[in-house]
Amino acid sequence: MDVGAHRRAYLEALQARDVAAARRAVDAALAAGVSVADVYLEILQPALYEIGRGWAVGDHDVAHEHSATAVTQSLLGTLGPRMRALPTGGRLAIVTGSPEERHALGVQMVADFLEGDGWEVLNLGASTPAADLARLADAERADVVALSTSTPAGLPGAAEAVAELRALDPRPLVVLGGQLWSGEARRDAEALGADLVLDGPRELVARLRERFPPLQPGDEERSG
Ligand code: B12
Repeated sequence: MDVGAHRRAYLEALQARDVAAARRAVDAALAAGVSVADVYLEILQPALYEIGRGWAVGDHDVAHEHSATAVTQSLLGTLGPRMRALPTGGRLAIVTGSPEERHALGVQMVADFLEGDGWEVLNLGASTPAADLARLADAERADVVALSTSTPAGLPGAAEAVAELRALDPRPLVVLGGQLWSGEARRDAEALGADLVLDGPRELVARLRERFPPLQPGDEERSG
């Protein structure tokens, strides 16, 4: 199956600001057997990266970017429920953009992948202040806090959030991800004291399965 053809159809629809064609491109991919996870990672994400590239070089203006983002966000709203699995055994993750971080679609994708693997998820969307995030993680006894950061300007906020979360007792596993860390900032991420710095939601799900194995039928509910 050629996911590339569906990706191109989706991107062309975004570039033409043709919302109906964008939805049709996703429907066609699903009808051809592309999984929802692959629609996220192989169609929607690369199309947005390309829109971002076009924006950076002046091919698209902000209104065009906003329309592509809004279409994609609405598609996530319909696709997300198809990923969901029943929560298995009280594993709670909080997913959010780091303080001052306005990019929210990656947050949503990460949240949906975790729900797809049986995690209970509190998705706080973009930009949660560090103190409020830590208070919530403490009150909910979250097992994991996954923080998303896209741009270098987000580094101080991410650092503040990691520091607040690390001060909790008991403290959640703190995972950093997002485009900021794919560059030179990767070194900073480790210095901040995060437990994990990961590239994508598939890797996140796999690593969390090692640390928090889903309960098997007959296992007792976790109490914590
Ligand atoms: C849409 C968009 C916006 C929208 C966001 C709206 C919204 N509701 O989300 C708005 C207009 C708000 C915006 C603002 C800005 N943006 Co912007 N934006 C984008 C764009 C086009 C798409 C973002 C997106 O949704 N990508 C798709 C998602 C699914 O990808 P993702 O975030 O990478 O997430 C995936 C992985 O990274 C990973 N992941 C993400 N988080 C986490 C967390 C964990 C724990 C794990 C494990 C994995 C993980 O999993 C996700 C799924 O695979 C990107 C282009 C791009 N390359 O992404 C630019 C881009 C990110 N923006 C950019 C810039 C410069 C800005 C602004 C600074 C512009 C400005 N001058 O104001 C501001 C910053 C605002 C802020 N304080 O955050 C640059 C960043 C470049 C850089 N290195 O600094 C980009 C790359 C565009 C470009 N080519 O120049 N933006």
